[in-house]
Amino acid sequence: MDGTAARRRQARQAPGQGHRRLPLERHPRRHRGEDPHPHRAPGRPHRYPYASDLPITASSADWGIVQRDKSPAGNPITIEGVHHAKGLGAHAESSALFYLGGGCRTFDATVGIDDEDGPQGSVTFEVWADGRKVAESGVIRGTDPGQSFTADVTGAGEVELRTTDAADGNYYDHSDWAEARFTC
Ligand SMILES: [Ca+2]
Repeated sequence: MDGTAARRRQARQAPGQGHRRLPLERHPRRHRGEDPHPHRAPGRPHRYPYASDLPITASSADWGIVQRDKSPAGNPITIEGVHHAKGLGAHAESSALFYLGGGCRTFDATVGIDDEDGPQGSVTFEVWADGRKVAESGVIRGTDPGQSFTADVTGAGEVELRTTDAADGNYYDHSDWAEARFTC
């Protein structure tokens, strides 16, 4: 068991303040190789596509699924009282992989923990391009407003959006990639 797995196990077994509204699942749902919206034909995106409008090549979340244009629990994306119509929501630790075919340059988003968790939670946001980390947010907490996030993904064939539990367990870690979009 590596360190991350140990932390997850510890978080799930921690007594006391459980996640009453949104209990963690013992068996994270995995969607490797699946696109929950198969009607969207894969291909190189054009201009300024929102991530939530693109096919997701593979995804995972430690509770629920990677949501399109919704919070991890299926609510409107909201960070410190600010609503966002577009974006991705996922309970850390999470991953969403996109095929870009080398045709995009930048990724932008406003990142934060959704208000459905109240002031709690702590996560980090990372962007990986062809297996190499190209941007990370540092620790963002439930009391933080949305943070501007930019990554250089010039020429990347695949880009992965990851969120981590910030190394303190993933209770309340409902991470939002609000307004997430690529410039292609
Ligand atoms: Ca955390």
